[in-house]
Amino acid sequence: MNFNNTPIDWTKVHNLISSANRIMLTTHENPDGDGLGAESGMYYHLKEIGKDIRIVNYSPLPDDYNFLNLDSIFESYDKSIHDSWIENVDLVIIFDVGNFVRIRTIVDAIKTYNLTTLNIDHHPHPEEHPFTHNVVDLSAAATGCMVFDYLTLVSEKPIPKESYLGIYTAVMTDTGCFRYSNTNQKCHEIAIQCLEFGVETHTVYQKVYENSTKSRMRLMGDLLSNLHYELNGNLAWFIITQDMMINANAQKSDVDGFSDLVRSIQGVEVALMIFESNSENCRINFRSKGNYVVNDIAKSLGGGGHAFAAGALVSGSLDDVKKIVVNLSIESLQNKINKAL
Ligand SMILES: [Mn+2]
Repeated sequence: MNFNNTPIDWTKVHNLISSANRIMLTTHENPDGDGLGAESGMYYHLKEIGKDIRIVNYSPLPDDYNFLNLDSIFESYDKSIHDSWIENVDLVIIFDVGNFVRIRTIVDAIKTYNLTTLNIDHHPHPEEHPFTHNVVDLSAAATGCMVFDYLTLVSEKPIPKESYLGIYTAVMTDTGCFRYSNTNQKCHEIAIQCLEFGVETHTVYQKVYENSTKSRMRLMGDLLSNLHYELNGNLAWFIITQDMMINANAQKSDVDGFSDLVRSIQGVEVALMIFESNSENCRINFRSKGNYVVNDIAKSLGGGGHAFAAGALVSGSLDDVKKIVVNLSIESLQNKINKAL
């Protein structure tokens, strides 16, 4: 089955899921609220209909999302623990992955045991995708919206409250709390239904957005005092070095959302983060206000993503990557600004 941004026949997805007994759910490394929320949204439904189900992710659960884990449903992949179960999995459902390799070593398990895969995602995928089945909806604000569609269409019983909590978390986080350009009427309709079925939306908000570590705040102060502006302030970029991370005693997850923060500055159309992962790689992150696409720049750097939120992993020292990426971004944005004039 391949619905690569073509109208999705959820009945076919339902038939596939119905015919599987042992199902593993997974999402990308360093998982976000969308991947995790989509997983837990689907988990409670599949649990209820009696499937042998587990959520196995490459990365451990970030602390911010402990509120989704009251039943300890999230497991972090450990070959010695999981392979005896994984070996007999009938179906692996992969959420929000963007690129198959982002489930890291779980790819190896899938290949070793020759498992059937179902990709459910709102990121673009090529026609030549590596999945057995591919279900992509680029118009979905979050993968959680697709889980909502699925459960709404196929569920014979009321959708479990825990599923609503996952779906709400997915939609809230991927829309930046209903603020980003991908926010549409449907996101709010889903939110209304989640409220109706008992999700305490203000609690979810607090758990996710009012839970910053002191390290994160220290790091934020550091980067905000060292912002660079280009093209009359249309482009703002910043660097996070390993030294800055160590000085602030920060973890990777403390960096989430900084590009969105910088994009919020008056006049800034595109925010660019260059994160020094180690001496050989930098993670690049673009956020656009919505007037200029940025995933073409990310693509030319070997990455990808949505039109207005994209990224790449670029190899090279920080100094080298900085030069290449900043120049490329200036050039690309300048062209787009000229065209728009
Ligand atoms: Mn997503």
